[in-house]
Amino acid sequence: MRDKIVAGNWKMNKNLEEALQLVNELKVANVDLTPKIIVIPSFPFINSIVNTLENSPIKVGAQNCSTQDSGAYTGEVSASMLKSVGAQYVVVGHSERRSYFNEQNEGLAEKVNQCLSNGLTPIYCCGELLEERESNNHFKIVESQINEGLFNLSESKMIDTVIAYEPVWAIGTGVTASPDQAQEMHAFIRALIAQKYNQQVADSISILYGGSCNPKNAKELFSLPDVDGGLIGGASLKSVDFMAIANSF
Ligand code: 3PY
Repeated sequence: MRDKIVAGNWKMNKNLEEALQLVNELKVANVDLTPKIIVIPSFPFINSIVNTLENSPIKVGAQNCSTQDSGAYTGEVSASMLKSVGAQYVVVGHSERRSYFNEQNEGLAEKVNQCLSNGLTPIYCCGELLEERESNNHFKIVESQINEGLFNLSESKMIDTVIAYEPVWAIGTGVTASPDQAQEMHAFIRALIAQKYNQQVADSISILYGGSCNPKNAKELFSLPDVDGGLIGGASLKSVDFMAIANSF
């Protein structure tokens, strides 16, 4: 059985005090839940949050990492640094990074490699733009994102990844993919993995849905056979909403 996961991508929100308040609320609320719960704050807060969550099953991730391990790369943060402060997951290739920072599949493959070489689990994001869906190119786009970003991995590394399908037209817009659209794309991604590796690998990888997932729609999305949880944006910033989503399995 693959992991059920609910991961909260806080994006560039909250100061230290607010971040700690949120994790303290989650820590108290987190009892006997089915999914793995991950909080993904901004870099400066990771270590304090890891310390605050000591003895809690809640895990901590980062929103990005460098393609490089160390050296003269001003402003960059490496996977090994993230590992050293207690992060366990890294979001790689979120659509905001692809669009605002021009991140391409090739560089994202390097980030995935950096994560895996440092014992971190990459949460590799893929998803099409609205015009790509409207022109019926959505499968082709997602296929090339998966192919170029992940399929250089050996089988033993591939099984240590998590994938998030986030249709760009559903991110921060309040529009959610319909259950049929989500299931169709998740099943497509799983079939690509089975084709490239084998069915066992495909069945072991958690594929999360992202894009305006909230307490109202989470139950229906998470009941789909190929949706293993969610990468949650805005709704992860309030403990009540995030826990309601985490309780939606
Ligand atoms: C969203 O739901 O807005 C996200 O971008 C989650 O990563």
